[in-house]
Amino acid sequence: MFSILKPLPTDPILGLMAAYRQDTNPNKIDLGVGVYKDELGNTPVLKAVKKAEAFRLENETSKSYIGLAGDLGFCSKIEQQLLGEHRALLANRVRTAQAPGGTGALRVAAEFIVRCNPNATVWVTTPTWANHISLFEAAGLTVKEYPYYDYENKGLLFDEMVETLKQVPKGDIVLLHACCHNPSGMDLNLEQWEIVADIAADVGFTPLVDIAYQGFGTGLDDDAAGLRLLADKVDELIICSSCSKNFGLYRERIGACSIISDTSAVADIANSVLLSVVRSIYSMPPAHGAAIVDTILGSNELTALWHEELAEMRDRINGLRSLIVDALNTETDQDFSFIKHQHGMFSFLGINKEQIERLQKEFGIYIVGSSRVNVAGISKANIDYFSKAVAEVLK
Ligand code: PLP
Ligand code: TYF
Repeated sequence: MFSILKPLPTDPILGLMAAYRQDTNPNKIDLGVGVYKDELGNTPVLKAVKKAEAFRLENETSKSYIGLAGDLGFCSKIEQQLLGEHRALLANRVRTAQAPGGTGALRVAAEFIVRCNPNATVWVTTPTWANHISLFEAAGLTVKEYPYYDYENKGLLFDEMVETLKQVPKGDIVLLHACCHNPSGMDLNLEQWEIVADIAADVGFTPLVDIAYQGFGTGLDDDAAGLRLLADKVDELIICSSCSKNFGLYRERIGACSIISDTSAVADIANSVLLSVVRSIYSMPPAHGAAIVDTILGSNELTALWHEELAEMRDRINGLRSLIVDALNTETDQDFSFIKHQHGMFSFLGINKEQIERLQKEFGIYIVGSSRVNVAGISKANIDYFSKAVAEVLK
């Protein structure tokens, strides 16, 4: 039976990670996979996480199953982190299921959407994180794209985006990146969020907000401001969040799928469907990542420490953006200032396939085939080598 199978290509980003590991070039730089790195190129466990784990080791009393929704303490703290004091929370209209990573949350959301409307189309930004497309299609949904990144002017195609969103049928889903757009780094400003929210309310599509980088852009609250604005204007909303980046818990696979409904009674029904979806995929989520987040957010001391560590990551990324612009603008005759106006770990360099290949082959610099770079992979030690290499392939 298995002999009929045909081999499939690996995820290009994860493939790049493997190729980088095998490269013996001593100057090699990994700007591929979206993982935060410190000045030494490491992705260390956060101190707040270590402390929470030590606490858990001492205080965990059982390995019995947690429920379908996972750790309820985690779920309510994540709702607050996403929505603040939003009236949807005060009105008890939000339900959350802990999920295995933001990816798990997205897959749960996809199956939830199928239960609501199996004929729904999910509209995603051009371009978007490649997994968005494969994940929704795997759940049997149709995926279409709406204009987003302006490759030519390194900004947003906002007018074109608005025109397309106005045509989206009621009952469809529009996926929005809350902050730190993957792969372009281009985010909507609050005025633009407001316009999108008005269209959503007017047209009647359901927004799905993917928030995988809360705290990596401008700050925890600022990065959720667009999402909260949307929740002000629409009655129904799906949120898929991830603790992979902001808590550095990548391999623990911890995220959440939150559903905001029109009323508390509908929220209960939506919750029963959400939990049924969870049961049909993995029954119950793993406990460890949620327990760490719950412990950190339940302690003033650990929360303060985590805020410090998150700010350090964010400040480093934003500092690197300036450093990269200065270096590239000095070494090349192109203007890379746009990198300073983008957020999170990613930006497109805007170079072509051949130049990307040369960076990898001749210089051991690994960037994604779309020319997406992970800014966090740059350091004071390699910025010179990087900018000179980019200048060389641009000649
Ligand atoms: N959504 C976006 C836009 C991402 O870039 C990622 C990846 O890191 C995720 C969701 C999911 O992340 P994870 O499954 O590692 O929590
Ligand atoms: O875009 C990225 O690099 C991150 C990490 O299959 C990632 O979102 C990449 C590919 C993948 C899972 C996570």
